[in-house]
Amino acid sequence: MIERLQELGKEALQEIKEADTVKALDNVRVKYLGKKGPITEVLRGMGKLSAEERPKVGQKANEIREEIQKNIEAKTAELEEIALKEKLKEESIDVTLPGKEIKRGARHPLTAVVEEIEDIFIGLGFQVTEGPEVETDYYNFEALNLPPDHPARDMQDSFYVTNDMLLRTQTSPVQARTMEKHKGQGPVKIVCPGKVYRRDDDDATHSHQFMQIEGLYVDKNVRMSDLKGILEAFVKKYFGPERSIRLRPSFFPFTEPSVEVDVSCGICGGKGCRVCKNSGWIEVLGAGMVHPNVLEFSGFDSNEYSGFAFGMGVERFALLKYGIDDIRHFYTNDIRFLEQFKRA
Ligand code: 2NL
Repeated sequence: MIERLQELGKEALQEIKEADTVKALDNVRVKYLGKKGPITEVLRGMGKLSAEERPKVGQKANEIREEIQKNIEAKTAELEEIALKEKLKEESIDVTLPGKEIKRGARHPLTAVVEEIEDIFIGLGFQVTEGPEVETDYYNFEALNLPPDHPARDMQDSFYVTNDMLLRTQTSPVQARTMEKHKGQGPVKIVCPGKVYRRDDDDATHSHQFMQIEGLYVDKNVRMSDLKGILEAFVKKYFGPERSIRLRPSFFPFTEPSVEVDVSCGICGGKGCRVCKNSGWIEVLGAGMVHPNVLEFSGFDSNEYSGFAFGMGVERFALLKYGIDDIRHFYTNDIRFLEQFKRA
């Protein structure tokens, strides 16, 4: 019987060796170790053996069974590893292959210029404030010293929503609203960027919708020299330290005195060229000391407080910096134009 067991053991090990799939191995296991297998059969016949032989055969049977079991387990592990390796090989990815290009967008050039100007003024102690684009006649005109029949309203003919409401013609109403919120207490030091609207015929230099940034500083003892210093610092930061400014007297209903601000020409350095129409200067801003009426309308005592204000067109600042020849490029969404402003 021991011989028979040893033979069975040999046969089983041979079959395990030849098995090349997990399924085949399982068949070997069922065949030799299953309930109807030959080893179980041998054990079942042990009743006929002598008391002396019985433990020896039992021990041998267990040994053989364990050996078969162990070999099956080892071979299973081996086959599984081979299968895994093959699977990994099939699924392997070449990480050195170039990837698909992802099309990247970019900020609109006007957004980039607004953010750049905001950053300069934040550095000079100003806060950025925004407000509604549909305004009341009061905040857009009256609070800024433009009463109903003032002739200066004609220059800012606009789009009315109702008799009393319109698309704002400037961002100053945001400043009037902010002053009002301060209830006569300074300082107010803000810049207000945003879209504004005027009835206009569109061409290379005009648009019925454009962007503006206005600034306002109201406090005790604010002087014209403060205005000049702030604007000079701003212009040098935006256009370059070699540029200078000059102020010329002008008129705005909401400031007194009022000035136009020119920056020295960056093309000819002030000698005169086509860009500056031979003057050496380029007009970039309007500004002035806040009119006492405007301070009073918004709740400030004009004997106690003074302030300066300024306004600039964002498109003009973008045109000058990037040498763009037509304002309409900003609004037509031509990707060939916009792509030139992509940055790393
Ligand atoms: C220009 C001129 C300017 C202002 C805007 C302003 C606002 C308040 C009070 C006083 Cl709340 N003034 N704004 C002052 C002077 C000029 O803009 O040429 N803009 C494009």
